[in-house]
Amino acid sequence: MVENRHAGSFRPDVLEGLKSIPKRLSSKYFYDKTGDRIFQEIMAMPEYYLTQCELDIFKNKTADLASLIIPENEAFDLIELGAGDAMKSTFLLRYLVEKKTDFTYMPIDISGNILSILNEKLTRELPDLKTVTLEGEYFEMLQKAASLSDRKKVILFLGSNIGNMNIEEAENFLYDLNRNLASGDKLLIGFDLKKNPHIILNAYNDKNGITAAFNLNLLSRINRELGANFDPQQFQHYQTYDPVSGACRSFLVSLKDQTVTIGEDRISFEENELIDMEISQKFSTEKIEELREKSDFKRVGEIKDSKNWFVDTVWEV
Ligand code: AVJ
Repeated sequence: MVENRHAGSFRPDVLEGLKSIPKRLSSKYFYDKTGDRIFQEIMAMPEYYLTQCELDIFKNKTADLASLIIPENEAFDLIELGAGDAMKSTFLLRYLVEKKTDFTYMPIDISGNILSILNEKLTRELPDLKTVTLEGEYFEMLQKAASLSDRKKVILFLGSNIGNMNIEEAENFLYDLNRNLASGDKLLIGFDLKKNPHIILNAYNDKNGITAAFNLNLLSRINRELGANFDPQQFQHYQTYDPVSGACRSFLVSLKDQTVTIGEDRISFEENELIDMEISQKFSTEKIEELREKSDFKRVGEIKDSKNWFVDTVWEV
């Protein structure tokens, strides 16, 4: 079963961002068909340690993870925010199916393309799993999920997806999430931890230019879907990491003075002008605790990978 709802906010969001000072685009729009494919390439890069770390947790500590999140003797909905191809959660799903746990898996994603790939994979690999895919924005789809059942909810928010929000947005998001859940519901959330800054920068600044292509693809998507005429060759990817704040940021730099048309609108760039593209925030344990307290969750437990580079934390409402 595939639920589909298109927000239609792509065009206004792009125009508002490019008319702001400094210019910005939202990384949530990276994930069209090509973007989904490039992100899968990123996850397979040796530099992009995040996937391997969280996979270590889901593969090798599955039972511990399950015991932290599964309500006792009660059917529940397992809702994954930004599920993508569910590479990591599939290990948990398989474990739960084998234990004959009574639950429905509800993956939410903004990309309908990746959800159909996921649905096909789950039907093939886990035929006994009950799945309801939800295409759209997190909160709209959470409300949709709530309207479909009143069972206890376990939310998965993996991969340090929370890092795509700045700290203030993350605080608001987690607070709103808490308000949208009921007492006893749980959240399993992945945070990428601060570590040697070279390792972090390398993960987002790969020599083969895959991350650069991931950023530039959004310009091509705007061309195709909004009738624009960006020349991606005239923009260059630039990545920064600030080990003090933990903010890892990507930008596109305009390589010359240029004007781009987007339908009726004209956007001018000066040479070296930036478009702020993405933040991938890195966290300290203190910051994670602060986020939990501010958003009113109770602490249940946490599991780290064997290198202590990544943590999956479990909170309860
Ligand atoms: C999917 C948001 C977790 O920020 O690490 C990877 C996306 N961007 N390389 C991240 C991403 C550039 C990724 N998340």
